Amino acid sequence: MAIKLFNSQTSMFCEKVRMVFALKKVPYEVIDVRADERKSLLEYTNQRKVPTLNYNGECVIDSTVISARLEKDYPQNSIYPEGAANKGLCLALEDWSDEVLIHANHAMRRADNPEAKQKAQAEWDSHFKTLDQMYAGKKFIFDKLTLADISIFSQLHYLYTAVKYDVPAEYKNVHAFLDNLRRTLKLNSLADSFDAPSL
Ligand SMILES: N[C@@H](CCC(=O)N[C@@H](CS)C(=O)NCC(=O)O)C(=O)O
Repeated sequence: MAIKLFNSQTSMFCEKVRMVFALKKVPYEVIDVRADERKSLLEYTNQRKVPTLNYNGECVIDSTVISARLEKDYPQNSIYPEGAANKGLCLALEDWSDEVLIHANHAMRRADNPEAKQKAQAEWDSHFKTLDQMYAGKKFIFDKLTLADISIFSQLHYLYTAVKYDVPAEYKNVHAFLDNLRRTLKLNSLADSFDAPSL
């Protein structure tokens, strides 16, 4: 039985999971939830969120849970850094990205007046400052590409593709990180959504 990913091409959490599949070179089939307005997803899982896997007959929901499960069953090309302390830090950064950066993305996307836009920009500025320090002199947060970088990239990618808000030029380390990820993921341009089967 194949692994099936209920996928939306524009979802940042789906993109994150597609990167994990590709890094580990695990084959999977894609079910585009937009094709039937999530009817088959709802029938299978009784909920609307993607990414969701039909994992050889077992239902697995949530990008963090899916990533951890793929790591357990396909340990090659680990998505975590070496050592317990670094792994803990990596998981904390994954969570920060998934829960905090997503909030800034939603705020920016929903900002429909100058005041809301200014507030959303201030929120992102504070995160850009943090990210710019995190990536100072570094290609990746740890000594290789990990789930922390993947989660952060998927949120930034959504910001400038779907929300259409460019990372200000002053955040040079964030730009260097994005350029590096574009090359690592073999994206032709930063506007491309990642969907390669392997890395
Ligand atoms: N924490 C979840 C978040 C998943 C999520 O929010 N998915 C969005 C797409 S980006 C979704 O499917 N929303 C549809 C809905 O809630 O109805 C994860 O990491 O997978």
